[in-house]
This record gives sequence, structure tokens and C-alpha cells, in this order.
Amino acid sequence: MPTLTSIRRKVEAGERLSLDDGLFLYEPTTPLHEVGALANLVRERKSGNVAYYNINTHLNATNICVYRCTFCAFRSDLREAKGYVMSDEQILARGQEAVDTGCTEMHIVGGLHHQKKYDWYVHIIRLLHDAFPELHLKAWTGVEINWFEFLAKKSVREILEDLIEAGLGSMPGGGAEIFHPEVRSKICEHKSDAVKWLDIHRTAHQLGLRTNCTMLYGHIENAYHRIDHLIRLRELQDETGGFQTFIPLAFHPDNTGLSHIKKPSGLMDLRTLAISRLMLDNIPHIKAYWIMLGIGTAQTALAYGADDIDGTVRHELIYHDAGATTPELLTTEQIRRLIVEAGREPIERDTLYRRIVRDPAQPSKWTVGEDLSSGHTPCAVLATP
Ligand code: V47
Repeated sequence: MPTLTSIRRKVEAGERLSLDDGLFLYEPTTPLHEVGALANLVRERKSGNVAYYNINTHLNATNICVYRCTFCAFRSDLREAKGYVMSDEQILARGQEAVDTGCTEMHIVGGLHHQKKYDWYVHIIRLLHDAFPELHLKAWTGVEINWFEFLAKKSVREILEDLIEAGLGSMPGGGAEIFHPEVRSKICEHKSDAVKWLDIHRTAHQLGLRTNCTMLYGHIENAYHRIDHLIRLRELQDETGGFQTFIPLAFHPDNTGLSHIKKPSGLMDLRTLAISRLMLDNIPHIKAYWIMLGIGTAQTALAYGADDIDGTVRHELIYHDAGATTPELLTTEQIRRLIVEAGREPIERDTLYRRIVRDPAQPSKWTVGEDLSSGHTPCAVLATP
């Protein structure tokens, strides 16, 4: 039976925590401040006093989706009034706005449209990459890649090769939800299962793509499902070393099929962030996504295991459709101030954790500086840095 003392000893010695350790840390009687202090130890060992942010924007080219995930407020049916599909002109205008406002990254995900062919999704990447080659395109989750397999009748490897050739820079961590079938079958039964989602990320890592990973918590899952999820991610990371950042995603219930469930509390958010930092000993960064946590909890999270706060986040829809009350955009000054207020040193990074250097006279212009990813575990199979 684990105790706080046995866990503290392991963390101080850099030893891996077990499933039972994780479950013990989730017990409400295990003091949160103790869990947070242990996570902070690991966080400062990996990243010192630094907190990363980036200047980014989101693009959701359509919200029309064949799937009906019960937790999603963003999706639309094909003929619903709120359904939309962006034209090439609208997509290019978003790219132009991103470049004009100094964004280094565009985060692209969306619905799986009933009538759109595989080529449309590849075309979006090529269109943006050809017009704005300096903008890093972090696009399409494992769930979308799995849908493309169905559309294109191609292998995951072939699809990722097509997308890389078109200009894909990395993959976001969405679609992981909760891997355990007891939960997955109830919240998103038609979507790619855990084995598939992990296998897509394995292939991406083998091709040299960095990817992120997530966990959607605070709905119908329990602590066992969460720790099981983290361990499955940790096992793939042992194999490939290709995950950069883990983002725990707090469930937002408004306008979803699970609207009877209450949003997780700030205490649950901090505990989940801290436990993620402790369990995922081989993933370099933990992101406190301010859009979904709220600004105060995101600031506190920087002392509970998180070393990244995501970005300025223009045009976020998934959380705002589900009731997020955070602003739609923070300026760079606001992001930096909230990090400084939390006692950390703000560093602007690009998607691949390289320092961004800006010209103070022309802040929308930037160059890439040194690699900040020294905290990365050595990669087993990753083809390129
Ligand atoms: O996969 C959807 C989640 C994810 C809701 O990689 C919801 O840097 C809470 O993955 N309440 C998409 N969560 C967002 C995502 C993400 C966000 C920020 C950064 C990165 C990254 C990735 O959002 C979905 C799903 O797990 N989600 N609806 C909801 N109502």
C-alpha cells in the first residue's frame, strides 16, 4: 500500500510511480498541496523556473461531423443551421491574419464532414503552407487520421507522408479522450479506439513528427481510468520519445450530451495536472491550457507541475461552444504578465520548443533561436529533431 512517504521517496530518487501510487494520489484524503509540491519538484527538475507560451491561432475549417461524441458542443449535423464549411478564401484570410499578428503556429482540427473527401483535408494543409511557409501547421488529431484511412483507403504511414509532403509540421493531442473501453464506448463509441489512436501517434513519431497528447477528464470516468490512460501514454513514450506535451482537458458540460454533469472543480484540475506531471515522467512538458482552466487556475498550475500555458489562442471554438468563460484571446503582454505574476520566467517558444526571438520594433516579425528542448528524454525512434 503506497504512502505519501513512499511516493515522496520515489519522486526524489527519480523512480517511476505505479498504478497504485497514482490511485493513492487521486484519493481526496491525500493532501493536494503535498501532491502539488512533489509535482513542482519534477517540474523544476525538468524546466527550472521557465514557463513557455506561444503566439498561436486556431482554425476549425468545418464543424460538421459524422461523429456524435457526447461531450462535444462544437459539432453540427450536416443540415443544421449552425453548420459551416470555410472556403479557401476564408482559410487563406485566417492564414494572413495569423502572419500579420505574429503567430508562429496554427492549430488546425475540425469536424469529419460527411461529404468532404480526403483530398480536401490535404489541400487545406498545402494551401496554407504554400502561402505562409513560416507558419507551423499543427494539424489533424489521431481521430482525423483514422477517418482519412477510411476515406482514402490508405495506410496511416501513407497518409502522414502525404500530409508531411503538403506541409504538416506536427500533430495536436486531441481525440485521446479516455482510452479505457468502459468509458470510451460510452462517450465516443464510433471513434478510433485506444490501440488505433496510439498506433497513429507511434507511426507519426517513426516518421519524425512530434505530437502532443491529451486526456479529457471530469465526466463519467474515475481515477482508475485516468491513471490507466496516463500509463498507456507513458508506455508509448518509452517506445518512441515523440510526445512533446501532455494537456489534461477539463470537461466543459454546457450544450453537450452530458450537460447534467458539473464541470470539474479547480482542486480537481490542479490535482490532475500534478498527477500527470508525476506519472508522465518521460514527457517533457505539461500544459495548463488557460482557455479551459481559467486564468487563475492556469497561473496556480505553474506551481503544480505545468511548465507551459499554451498561447494567445485566437479563434478558439471547442471550449467556448461548451461554456468556457475565458476571453477569446490574450495578448502577448497579458500572457507574459500572468506568468510573471505566478513567479515564473516567460519564454516564447515555437511549436517544437525553440526560442522565438522578436524584433521589438516590429513584434510581428520573428526568428527561431536555440532549441529549448534539452529536457526531452532521448528519442528511441524519432527520425528528426
Ligand atoms: O479531443 C471537446 C476536447 C479536444 C470538450 O495539442 C472538450 O497543443 C472539454 O486536443 N469539454 C480538442 N473538452 C482540444 C485539444 C487541444 C487543446 C489545446 C492544445 C492542444 C495541443 C490540443 O478537446 C478534444 C476533446 O478531448 N473537448 N469537447 C468539452 N465539452
